[in-house]
Amino acid sequence: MDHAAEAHRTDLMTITRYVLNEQSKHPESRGDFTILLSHIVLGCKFVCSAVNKAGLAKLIGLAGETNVQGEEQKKLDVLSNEVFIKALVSSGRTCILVSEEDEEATFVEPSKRGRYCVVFDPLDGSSNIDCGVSIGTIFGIYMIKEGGEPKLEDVLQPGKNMLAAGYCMYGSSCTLVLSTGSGVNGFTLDPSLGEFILTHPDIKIPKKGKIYSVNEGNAKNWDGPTAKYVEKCKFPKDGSPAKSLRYIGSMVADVHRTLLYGGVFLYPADKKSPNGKLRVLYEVFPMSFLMEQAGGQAFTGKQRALDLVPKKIHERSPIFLGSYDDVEEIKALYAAEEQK
Ligand code: FDP
Repeated sequence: MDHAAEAHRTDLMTITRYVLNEQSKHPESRGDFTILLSHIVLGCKFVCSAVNKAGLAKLIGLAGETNVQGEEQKKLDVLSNEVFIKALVSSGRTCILVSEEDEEATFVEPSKRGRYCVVFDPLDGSSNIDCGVSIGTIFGIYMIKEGGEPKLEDVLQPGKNMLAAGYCMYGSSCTLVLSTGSGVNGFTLDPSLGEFILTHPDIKIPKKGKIYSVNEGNAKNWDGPTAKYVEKCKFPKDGSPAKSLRYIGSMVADVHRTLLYGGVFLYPADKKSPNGKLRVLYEVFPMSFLMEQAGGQAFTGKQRALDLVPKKIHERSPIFLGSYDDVEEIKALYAAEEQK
């Protein structure tokens, strides 16, 4: 190994170092965001370890089941939720938390309150847990609006107001992808160090991709533009090669592949679910934020996804996100439908 490569290998950019570097660009910063992020990172490491042990420790199974030692076992998504709620509250930097697992938002008690609102899905893709397929945590961070007590409206802001968003994928490696609003960076957990190391600096999604990702089992209920787009992917009329279909059924894994390889991920509306399936606050917004920051686009079928203003914390929306040119084609099909 030459000197330059060796120097690189020993000069580790951990996620904390990266965020501290970013913080130093804002002299007014008091380090609150860095502290909040370190608590999110702790939650991700805990869930990663629990997911890795799931098969062995019999952590999977119904909530409330007992294991061979007679101990109460928690379902992984219930456990992950508890871990994140506790980590976020104890950071002292949060005021409102919205989790996929909890029907109501959590308002942090005044003595532990900070200025950040965190929306998250502690363990997304949970139907994949039992077969060992990649799953993940998704999060988005808002700042409370100025003045007064924290209110639900503080988290019912459009996605474009997010300060940061990211996900952690628990797969063949544990990868945390983060954007604080100036590009997207990916960090991989080095289990021997217990640290996330910058492995994917400044991720840019290819302008056009060769993959589409959708649950085609819903095709009979799709609207016209979605059906036309998928038909185009399979039978292009412009002489271009057909796209490949990849669908894991775990949003973090499907979006991660889309971000790195390009293409589109879609969960459209259909006759049975006119608002689609995915949740605006902690699935659609964070992933759309990352896509735009990586040079791609995210569209709901009606508008830019990040312009949506949610009315309820668990609201759903159709979503088409990925490579710029591919989403542009989908937008054109919806625009043509509107003209009819
Ligand atoms: P899951 O139901 O396993 O929790 O929103 C949850 C989600 O997974 C996403 O991670 C995934 O993209 C989608 O649902 C898969 O839905 P379908 O099974 O309907 O394709």
